Amino acid sequence: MSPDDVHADPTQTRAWQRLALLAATSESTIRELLDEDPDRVKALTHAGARVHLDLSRQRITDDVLRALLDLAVERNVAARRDDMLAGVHINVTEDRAVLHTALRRPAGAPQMVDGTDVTTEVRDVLARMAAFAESVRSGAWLGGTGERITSIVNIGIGGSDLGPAMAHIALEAFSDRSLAFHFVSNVDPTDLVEALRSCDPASTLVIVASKTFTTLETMTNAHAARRWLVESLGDSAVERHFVAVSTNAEKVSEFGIDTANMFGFWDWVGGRYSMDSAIGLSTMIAVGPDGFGQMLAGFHAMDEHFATTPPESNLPLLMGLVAVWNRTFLGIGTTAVLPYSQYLARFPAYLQQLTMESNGKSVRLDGTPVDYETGAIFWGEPGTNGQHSFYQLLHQGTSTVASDIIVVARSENPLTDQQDMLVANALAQAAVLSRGRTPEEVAADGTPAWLVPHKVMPGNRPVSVISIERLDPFSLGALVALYEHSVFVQGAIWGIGSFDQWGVELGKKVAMGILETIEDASAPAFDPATDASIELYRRLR
Ligand code: G6Q
Repeated sequence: MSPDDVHADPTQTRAWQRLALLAATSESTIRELLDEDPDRVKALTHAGARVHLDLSRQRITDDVLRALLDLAVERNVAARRDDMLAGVHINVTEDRAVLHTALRRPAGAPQMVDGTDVTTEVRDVLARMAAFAESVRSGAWLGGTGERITSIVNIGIGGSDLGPAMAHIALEAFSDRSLAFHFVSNVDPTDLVEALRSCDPASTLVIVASKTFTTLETMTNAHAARRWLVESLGDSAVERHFVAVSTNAEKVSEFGIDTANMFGFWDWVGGRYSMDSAIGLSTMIAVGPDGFGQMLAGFHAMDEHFATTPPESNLPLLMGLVAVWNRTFLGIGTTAVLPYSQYLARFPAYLQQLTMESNGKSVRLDGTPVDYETGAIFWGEPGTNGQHSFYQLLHQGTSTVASDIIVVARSENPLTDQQDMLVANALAQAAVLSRGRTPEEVAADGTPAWLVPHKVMPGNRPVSVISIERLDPFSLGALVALYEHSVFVQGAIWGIGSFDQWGVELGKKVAMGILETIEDASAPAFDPATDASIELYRRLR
């Protein structure tokens, strides 16, 4: 496709203008839409890669859906998707391909990038990871004093932490319970100190996970962990207790880790898209190479669905288009992710990075500013816990929040009827948020007139219900890929660069300068507010 298509202002498309008009004139509530069309639920529920997506509680009419699908055509979303899958450098500001999908291609499905089949290298790394993971799981990999490894500490931050940390909890039911996992990310020393409290250096393996191997937090924690180890076992133990996951072999050896114990990945894997690369080493140790392979198969199944399913039933495309409708045309600024699964406790945090770091942008690819809303704020907590706290605002607050309610049908821990209770709660919330409760319904319960307004639920809050049969490695992969591609679709419609993160990069740089000034008062000053805060900190510390 021509670069002009990518850079063009989406507001100039016919579909955009139609959507703006529809948003200004559509008056039907979700309750009316549901009650007036007996076929609505069927028409707006689709499945792929064992994931079921029900969009019937969204504020979309047939006209809106048609215009959104037209918008995808006018914005060349399919061609952009094919460019991404083919390794075109769609990350323009960093001049990189965006090929996390190559990480999960099955054997016999080559992927050329700049003239090379990258799946050969991907498979080599996976094979090395598998051999290593097996040796840790079986006890064949021994620490410096000959002890078996029983604690694994992953040190990384952002994309090198959130995916592995989320997957660790999500797949606990499939994990080797004789191994304890810790995820250390914060430069606050408390994070490392508390994690190491329960670890014995002789039986601890540290995975230093950093694409660049230069990130302040990770390197600081890695050096501190190295000192902790060396103090009790000596320098020679480092090679049995430290491995690295990185793209930077030079820095890995400088740190003192043998590159034979380094697992690589590539610049075409963005940090927040890397949990299925070597960054997932801790996941593979936990669930084994087969479990990791099933997770990759789930990712790939959703990739295939995205690449080949017609637009009308393409899950990530529909989810992405609905996200654009809610954010840009209905002005709904936030989406709550509400998984009804304790195993998905860290999924909202994971999605926060995936969605907000990708689409929190306000200029298009050619640098021109957007004059429409882009990436929504994502946040959330598992249900039912959230119901006893912030759901109040979702139901009756003055802001409209869209929700993704995630339902897992089969519990890995069936206890009496608790799973039915959990799902009943998920469906009750989906119904009340979307349909509300009218004054008449409240009064019909015998509520006194003065109390009725307090008990009315306005409803009309858009809800997507995403259901899976089990939270196993396959479905986790499919679920993550669903969101990854939805994020891609949103970015393609808005014309922004979803794969860079200049806001994150700047934070890393500025902190280094301030650190210098904290440590040496004669170092360069900043702005008056920062200088005053530095001075206060120096006095208080
Ligand atoms: C992800 C971001 C960011 C990154 C971290 C860690 O997309 O770029 O979250 O993952 O800053 O970077 P390193 O892996 O290089 O340490």
